[in-house]
Amino acid sequence: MAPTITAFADSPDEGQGLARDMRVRWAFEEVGQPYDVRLVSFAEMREPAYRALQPFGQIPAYQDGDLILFETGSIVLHIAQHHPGLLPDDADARARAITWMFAALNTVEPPIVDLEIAMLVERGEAWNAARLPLVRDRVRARLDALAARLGDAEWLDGAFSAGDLMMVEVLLRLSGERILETYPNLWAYVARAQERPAFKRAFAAQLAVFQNRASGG
Ligand code: GTB
Repeated sequence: MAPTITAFADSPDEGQGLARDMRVRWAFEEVGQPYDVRLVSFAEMREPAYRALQPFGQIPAYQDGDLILFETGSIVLHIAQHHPGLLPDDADARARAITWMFAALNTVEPPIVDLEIAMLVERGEAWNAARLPLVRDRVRARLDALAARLGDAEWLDGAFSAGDLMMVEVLLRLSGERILETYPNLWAYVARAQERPAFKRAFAAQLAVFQNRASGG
C-alpha cells in the first residue's frame, strides 16, 4: 500500500501551496513514490485519534504500515533516505544536504514565521507598527546570508537535493511580502525550483483538493 499523508480538507490558502503537506507531496513526486492523501477537518485535528498521529494536531502526518511520522523535516528526510533522487550518494555530500534541510527549518523559517504572525495575527496590536521593522530586519539578515552563500549557483550544494526542496518551501512562505524579489539570485532559485515537473505535479495535486471542493466534487 502507498504511504498516506494528511492534509487540510479546507486550507485557508485555498490550495495555493502554503500548507506544509506541499513539501511532502513534492518529495514524493521527486522520487516517484505514489501516495494517498487523507483530508482532515480542523475539528478532526483536535480529536484524540488524530493526536495519536500528530501530537500537536497539525498537518501533515505520515503513515506507512506501522510507521507513523510527523514534522515535515522528518517526513521528507525519511522519504529521501528510502528512495534515490533527493540525497547524494556520497556520505559527506549527503550530510551537507541534510544540513541545508536543518538550516531551512531551524534558521531561515523561524523569522519568516514570525513575520507571518506579525502580519496576520498581531496586525491589530498597538505595538505592531514598532515591532514590524525589527521582524523584517531579522528576515532580511537571513536572506542576505543565504543570497551571499548561493551566489550564482543553481542549487545550494551541487545537484538539487532535499535541502533545496526544504529551503524553497520555506522561502515561498514570503510570497506576497515583496521581500524575496529584492534578492535576484534567490528569486531565480525559487523560480527554478518551481519549474521542476515534480513541484508542478505536487502543486496541482494540492490545488485540486480546493477545486474539487469548490465544484462540489
Ligand atoms: N513543524 C510542523 C511541520 O513542519 O510539520 C508544522 C506543521 C504546521 O504548522 N502545520 C499547520 C497546521 O496544521 C499547517 S501548515 N496548522 C493547524 C494548527 O496548528 O492548528 C501552516 C499553514 C497553513 C495554511 C496556510 N495558509 O493557508 O496560508 C499557511 C501556513
